[in-house]
Amino acid sequence: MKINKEDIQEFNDSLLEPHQEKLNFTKREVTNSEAIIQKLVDFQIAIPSWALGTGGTRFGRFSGGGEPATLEQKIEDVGLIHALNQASGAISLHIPWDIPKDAAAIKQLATEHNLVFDAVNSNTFQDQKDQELSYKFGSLQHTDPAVRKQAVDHNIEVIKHGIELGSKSLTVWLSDGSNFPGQLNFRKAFENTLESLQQVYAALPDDWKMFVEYKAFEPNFYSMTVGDWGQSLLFANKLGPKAKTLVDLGHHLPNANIEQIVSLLMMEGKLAGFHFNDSKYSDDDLTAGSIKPYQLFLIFNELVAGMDAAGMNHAKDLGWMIDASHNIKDPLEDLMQSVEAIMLAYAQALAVDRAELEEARDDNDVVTAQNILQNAFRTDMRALVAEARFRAGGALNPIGFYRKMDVRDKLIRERGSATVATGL
Ligand code: RM4
Ligand code: MN
Ligand code: MN
Repeated sequence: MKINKEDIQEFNDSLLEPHQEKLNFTKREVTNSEAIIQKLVDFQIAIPSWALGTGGTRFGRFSGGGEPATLEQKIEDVGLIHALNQASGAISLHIPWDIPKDAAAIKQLATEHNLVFDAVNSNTFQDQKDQELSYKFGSLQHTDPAVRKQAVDHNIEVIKHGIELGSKSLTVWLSDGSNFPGQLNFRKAFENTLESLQQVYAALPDDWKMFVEYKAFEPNFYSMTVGDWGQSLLFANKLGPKAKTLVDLGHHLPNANIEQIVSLLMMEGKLAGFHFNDSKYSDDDLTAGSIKPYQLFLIFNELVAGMDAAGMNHAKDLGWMIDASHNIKDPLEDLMQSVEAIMLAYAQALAVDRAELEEARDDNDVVTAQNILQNAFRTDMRALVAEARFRAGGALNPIGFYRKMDVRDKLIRERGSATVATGL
């Protein structure tokens, strides 16, 4: 289904007056409001093709119905989100879950929805039906060179799909590692992985990047071969300038200082981008900003500082993506909530007076430094985020509109309640 522009307009008209009041109030409080709104209009967060259906846990899966069964329908869903928030103008594909059969037609469909293709993702953490060799004991790290070759070939295949669609990066997330002490020679596993990654790297077009994603645990529980940002950075440095470290918020040990990791990776010019989600315990893949919004703000505070220090384009120079799972919420509503939370954290970070903060730091004025950050975090930026959406042609209240138009019911009527989207 496609969203009617006139319907959005009519809906916005009914909300305009209270919105203007809130906006005027915020503008009085936040001196650089206009600059923030402009940055928010430009900022886009990619939606992964595997997050549009209902997620599950290893105990069960409760579908809400109307899930996209095909890649075309997934593109439609992201198009829907983007029409409402004007901030989700990209889709990220996972291969082989979503192999475009007719790349030109898929690209055309995406263009009709004002979408581009973000990073393509390889999958060597599962065995596919027709696959010759198993990844049970790893892929790029495997002791058997034939398995490594199969995994390398798969990654090169993924790059080819990406080229056809206009992607500019490959994300490699490996589940490689070991479950028990003694199982793996860490150094051999590292060297095998490096050698395999080098072969994939050699197949990257000049204007592409390779995102090396790390994860501390799961599905292997004793060791992960790309287990933390140190290991990822080792690989990225050895591979070359096109390889960078990708931070997925849920992939750390409890209480890791992610904002510090981000700050140093940016200092080294080695931050690739982000997979946003939130968690209470481990890789919970919950809605961004739903559990630790202050942490999300602190991360954006470092991102903005680091990007500005390096003269980077906030919207284009790093990869921004949501990587979440939706077990009990409507995936589309959940994704809209994540985008909103990310935008709010970004807006708050843009409001931090960096000169004042540096002065307080130089003076070791801890109280002022803390206050500067907390004042920004406690500023209500919802009107600025809504205004950015409004100016770009989106809905003042995307979830409100989605519910008013009964979008999910319409999708269920269109697609049925038994469709199952590929993904985890
Ligand atoms: C992993 C990781 C990857 C994603 C898969 C589906 O935990 O976050 O980014 O590709 O899940
Ligand atoms: Mn991820
Ligand atoms: Mn994950």
